[in-house]
Amino acid sequence: MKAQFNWQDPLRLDTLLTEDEAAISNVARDYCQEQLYPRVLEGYRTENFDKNIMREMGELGLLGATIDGYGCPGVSSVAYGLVAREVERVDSGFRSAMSVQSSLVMLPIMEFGTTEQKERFIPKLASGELIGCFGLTEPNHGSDPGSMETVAKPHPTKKGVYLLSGAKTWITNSPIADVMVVWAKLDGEIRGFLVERSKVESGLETPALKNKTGLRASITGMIQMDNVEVPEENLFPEIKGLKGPFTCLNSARYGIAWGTMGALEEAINLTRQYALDRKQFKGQPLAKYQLIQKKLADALTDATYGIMSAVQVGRLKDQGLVAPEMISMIKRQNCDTALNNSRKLMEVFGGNAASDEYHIGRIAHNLWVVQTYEGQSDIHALILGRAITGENGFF
Ligand code: TGC
Ligand code: FAD
Repeated sequence: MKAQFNWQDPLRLDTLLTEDEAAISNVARDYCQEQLYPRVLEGYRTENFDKNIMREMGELGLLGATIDGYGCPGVSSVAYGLVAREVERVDSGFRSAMSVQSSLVMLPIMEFGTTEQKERFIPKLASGELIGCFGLTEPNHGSDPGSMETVAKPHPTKKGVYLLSGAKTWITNSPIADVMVVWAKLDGEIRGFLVERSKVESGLETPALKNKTGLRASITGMIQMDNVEVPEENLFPEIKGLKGPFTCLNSARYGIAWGTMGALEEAINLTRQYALDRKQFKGQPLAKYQLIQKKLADALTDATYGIMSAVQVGRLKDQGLVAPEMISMIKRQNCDTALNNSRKLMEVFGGNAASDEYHIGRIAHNLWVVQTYEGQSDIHALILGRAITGENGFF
């Protein structure tokens, strides 16, 4: 039989997935389309993140899904990516909440935590009973976290207690977080601390950053610490230096490479339908015009290439063959193509793109944020440039 082209799966992603991966993707898609999509406009308009979303994701096993044990299913990296794609098909902010919990909170506890820390935190983070956040960025140090000013020092009188002081900013989930992974310098070396809101008596504030221009369905804030007491049992015992936070970022950036493709696919889907429905010049649908078709062809090609490269990196990741530069490559490329194409697709909606009910403007504004966090695209270009030339472009 002659093979057919399907614009919804142009290079047959379906043939690259295991049965389990396809099933997980379907479960995630059903939940996202039926439960999340109806809530997105309200969340975006009010800048309110419904905490129940985390519990719902927990019930479906979507949080920390690659972890094996401690209440997590231990799925493949491709399955994790497929879930990120489905969640971000609805909104980048919802994917943000999920990936911070999974890659930036549960993963470091799993990789660097003591057995006691894993038992205490991971099951409750997996169910969504606890919400986590990841504090690396500071007001004066974003792309250059190695220069962070947040410090930890031993308590002068209480043995086995540290005092944390400093400020983290632009932190996803911080205003609602129960557990904060905070990176701070102890004796000049970067270390990771688990700050538990319920156990802190004084010195901790997590104000929300309001009136954002993108990612409004996600809640973002600061972590302000003034001699916050943290017990030694909440310190990651071994990991020192930037390798700690960057190990988590490798996983989160990989998820973003998938998620952005979900957002772009949704932009294509919405634009295609709009172009078929909207008629201009003698009753012709916009979809009939070549300039419109080219925008769709460019976007679909980029989304398809982006997904193929993410599958390959996911497979390498599970074989232990992934290098951080590979993740920089797909994070940068997929963010850039998603952002650029969604901005082009916005044009197809004419003035209607200015209405949030058409969704396309929200998608593009979100993607600008996603291209900025977890290493702005130019930072990933420099990571790649350093690997290509051997010359360090960060100075
Ligand atoms: P550099 O000299 O390159 O490295 C210092 C040490 O870190 C190690 N390392 C890595 N380890 C594992 N994975 C990686 N990807 C790693 N990259 C670096 C490296 O081996 C070295 O270890 P050692 O043992 O030799 O000391 O450090 P640098 O200061 O020159 O780094 C430069 C640069 C630009 C690469 C880095 O600082 C960078 O990536 N900046 C971007 C910052 C960033 O991504 N921030 C993200 C904040 S979290 C966030 O945005 C969450 S948003 C969440 C959401 O809502 O979804
Ligand atoms: P800067 O570092 O000031 O960079 C500004 C510009 O200069 C960028 O375009 C950058 O590419 C460029 N630049 C910087 N250095 C160089 C150089 N050497 N060469 C060439 N160009 C350079 N952080 C967290 O820790 N946890 C979170 O959960 C989190 N969530 C976020 C959520 C949102 C909504 C946003 C907006 C941000 C979030 N961030 C988070 C912070 C994010 O990671 C940073 O904004 C990002 O790393 C960039 O840092 P910056 O904003 O300080 O920009």
